[in-house]
Amino acid sequence: MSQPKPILYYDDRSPPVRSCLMLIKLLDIDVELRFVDLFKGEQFQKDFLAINPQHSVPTLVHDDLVLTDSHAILIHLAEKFDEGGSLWPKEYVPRMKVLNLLLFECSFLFRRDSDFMSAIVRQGFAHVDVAHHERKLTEAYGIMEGYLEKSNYMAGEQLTLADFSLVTTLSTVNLMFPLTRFPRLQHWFTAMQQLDAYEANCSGLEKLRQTMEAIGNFQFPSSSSSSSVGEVGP
Ligand SMILES: N[C@@H](CCC(=O)N[C@@H](CS)C(=O)NCC(=O)O)C(=O)O
Repeated sequence: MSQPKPILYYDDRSPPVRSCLMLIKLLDIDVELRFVDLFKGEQFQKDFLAINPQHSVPTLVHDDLVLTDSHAILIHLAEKFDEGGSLWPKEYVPRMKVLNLLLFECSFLFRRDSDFMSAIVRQGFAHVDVAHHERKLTEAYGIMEGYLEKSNYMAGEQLTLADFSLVTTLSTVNLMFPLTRFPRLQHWFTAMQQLDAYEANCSGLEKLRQTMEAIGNFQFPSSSSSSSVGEVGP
């Protein structure tokens, strides 16, 4: 029996949304996309709050499931549409490594990125302690560099959900803070940018850049995601 199409509520300026969009593109999943404009506060509309009281995107509705976190959405989509694939490994230890990195993205990298972006929105760039956020975010760069000392991809020798989750947030942080002191991370980022699926990150990232610059009254030092392609190598 054919299953109903998943519905993804999204605003592609959001890094967690863009991870889901990359996976959807990679696996060529037929998804209905419904835009929720975060910068107009549409996440607080009654109809959306009834679906996701956390008022956040991405939100996925599929069959009886309502998933309100990108990491859960990535796992669900891989379980359903990448059976037998290695994005979400079947074996216990590799799967736990992927889960660990998904949680690192959620609780560490994304949180710090979100703190920085929220500070710009709330205070305007001129009033943000950029050096503080740079310390926090380059610490995250250093941790990822450490993972890449052990393997070519974030959670092992294969491309997994962890790479999709991390790259969209990393590309967002990289609008501001360069990767120059982190050669392995630069190399991995360049490899990720060369995947066809990476295209699904580009327009949302560019839209975020423009939105942030308009709201925060400043310009990021790097112009867009594409600026990093090919400029680095270990
Ligand atoms: N851990 C969540 C974070 C989701 C999240 O914070 N989304 C932000 C956009 S990046 C959002 O929807 N914010 C609107 C709000 O909280 O009102 C995930 O990975 O999906």
